[in-house]
Amino acid sequence: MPRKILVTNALPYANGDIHLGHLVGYIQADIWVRYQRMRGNTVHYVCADDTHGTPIMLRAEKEGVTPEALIARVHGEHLRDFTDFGVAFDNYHSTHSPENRWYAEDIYGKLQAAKLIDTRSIEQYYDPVKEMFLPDRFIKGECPKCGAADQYGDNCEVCGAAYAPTELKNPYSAVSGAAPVLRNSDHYFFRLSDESAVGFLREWTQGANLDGIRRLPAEAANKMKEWLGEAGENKLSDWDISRDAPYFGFEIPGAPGKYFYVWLDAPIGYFASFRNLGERNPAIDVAAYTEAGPAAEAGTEMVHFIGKDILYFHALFWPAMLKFAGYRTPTRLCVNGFLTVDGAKMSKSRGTFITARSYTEQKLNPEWLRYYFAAKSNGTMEDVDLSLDDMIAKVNSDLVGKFVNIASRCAGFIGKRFGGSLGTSDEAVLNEYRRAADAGDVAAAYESGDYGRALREIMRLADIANQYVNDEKPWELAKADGEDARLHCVCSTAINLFKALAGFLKPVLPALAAEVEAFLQIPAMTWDDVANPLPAGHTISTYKHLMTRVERKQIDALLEANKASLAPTEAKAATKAASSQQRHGEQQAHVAQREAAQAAGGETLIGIEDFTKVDLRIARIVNAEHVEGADKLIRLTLDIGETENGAPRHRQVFAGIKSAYDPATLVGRHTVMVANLAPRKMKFGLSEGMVLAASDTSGEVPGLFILSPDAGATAGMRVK
Ligand code: B3M
Ligand code: ZN
Repeated sequence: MPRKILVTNALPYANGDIHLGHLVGYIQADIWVRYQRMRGNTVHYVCADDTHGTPIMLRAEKEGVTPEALIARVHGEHLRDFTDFGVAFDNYHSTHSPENRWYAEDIYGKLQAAKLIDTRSIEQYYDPVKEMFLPDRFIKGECPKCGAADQYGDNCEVCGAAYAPTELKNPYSAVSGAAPVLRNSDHYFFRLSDESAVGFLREWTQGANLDGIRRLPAEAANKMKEWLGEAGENKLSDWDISRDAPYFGFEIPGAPGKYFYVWLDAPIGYFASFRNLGERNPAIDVAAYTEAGPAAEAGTEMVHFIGKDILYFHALFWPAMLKFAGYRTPTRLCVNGFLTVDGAKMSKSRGTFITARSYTEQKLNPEWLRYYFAAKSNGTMEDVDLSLDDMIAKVNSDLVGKFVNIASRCAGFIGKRFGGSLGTSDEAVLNEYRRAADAGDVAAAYESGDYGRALREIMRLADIANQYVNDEKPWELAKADGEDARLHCVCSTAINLFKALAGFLKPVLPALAAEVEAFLQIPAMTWDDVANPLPAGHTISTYKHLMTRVERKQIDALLEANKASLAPTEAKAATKAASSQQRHGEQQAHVAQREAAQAAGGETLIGIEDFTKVDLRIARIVNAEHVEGADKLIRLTLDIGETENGAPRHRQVFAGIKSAYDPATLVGRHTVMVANLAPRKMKFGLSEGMVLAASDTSGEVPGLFILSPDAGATAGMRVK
């Protein structure tokens, strides 16, 4: 019986670009979905943007647009990025949708009826200027433990201490800068500490689904044991599911001015996206996947792919919500770790905070990344390291050197010497592939998410094929007399081995597999026919090269494109953004500014949001000197208050002001520079910004005049 599976990926927050850290989990899920479909199973694969909460509300305000406009734009960008990487959802919806409101109200109403919703007054920091309650991450101040300045309301980045926002010394609002005041407000709580909820979660988190597969990976189940405590001990607190206006989200029925907390309606977005798909596709029986009860739960599965940072929400809150609202609970959670690049956290200044967009813009092949991520996935929650040199080596040696090479060495002979028609194959070699397919090692590895093991087995088979070609030497047979039949057989065999490998690799490399199918003139391969050879007489089309090698210079260009020249405050924000995949919803306020918005052709007016994209800073000219061989340039060394590892970090800027200034007169002056201009490689070195100078563009008044601030301005001050 084919399985029926609803598969979801975590919903990306509609407040930032998709980056390679996100893609780990999306690519893992997409591979699983494609594998299941090749097996003949029915899979509905849905996702959506997670659109509610304070960060989105404030961000929209800052950009001068409505939250609706902001999330509509981001939705388009996210969907485009996923599509570019072959992550093919059946539906990419939004949590700001009628379906989601319906489910959120329905689930909330049922929890209320089950007497699991409580109201309590809580005291919280309030921004008297902005007139809103402040989420923890929007309150800053001095760390109560070590005294470090500018720490967030939940933990200290310097000493690692965790605390309540009320413990911060000299707190201030990150929104308005005002000192927050404590205020009371009524909040709604989901009573997770209730015995029924705790009892259910104890059982659910440790249990298995109907196929005997753990619902949670073992490591995650152990974590839950810790979080839930021993029987009798109750560590869970009730969950605050409401937020006060102003808030971008759904107002709670019967509670004017109170909104569902973004994390309440975010996972409900899985159902909303699925129902929206069902509405357009009546053949899908949505209820069969969402209903509780033995019949539904035996007939369908619901599998969530998530990152380990949001385990808490998916292993506790979400199943409890579903259970007590009378819906089915997840069959299985597939949990991935974080992404590191070359062994370190992604970093804007090193250029390793790589956006999906920049990757495709630099014309890198998305399937290189899919292959590499798959090779590094083992079905556990371990972090995945993207080692750039290793990726180059692996893609070039496995995909180009081993896989594509088989076809490129043999296909030409089939075309030129045999009119594109295949002959009979060597059964002995093919049998090896049939045995591998029957043994099911590759299949089992795909099923369990251990794609690294699947690829190792596939590459072992590729080695066998290459060995065969090396031994049989078709290029020599082609020159020898009377070896036509042998040449035909060897090349046909090799093409059949190549076909099988393409089939095995298809979940990971769907675009490449589609090209292979076109080249071989065969219908879309399914798992059952992977190792079945094409019969003698089958015609293939002309071979075109299928994949190029990755070059280190392409990777360097990618890093360069992602290198932000950061002023001190942005540098901090970027560190936040880098770790934001480890944080949830409301903590993502600090995702760095996005790339320039679409410039409207011919428009001369800009909005304030365009202007604020230019980071103008007061710079102190530390040094100025002539540049050998350049007749217009002066090399400036500028201080804009940046530091690196505690030491001052200076910028080098080449300025075309030689005609107007003697370098010696510049040293020590203050001027204004554009600090976030993408660095530019010049013949003489890297130019990391631009200083501003006035000139008469008509040429009537000669000269160049660099700007000077009034006395008192110091290096690093923002100009706006
Ligand atoms: N939006 C992930 C995050 O922004 C969060 C996932 C929701 S899954 C229901 O950190
Ligand atoms: Zn501290």
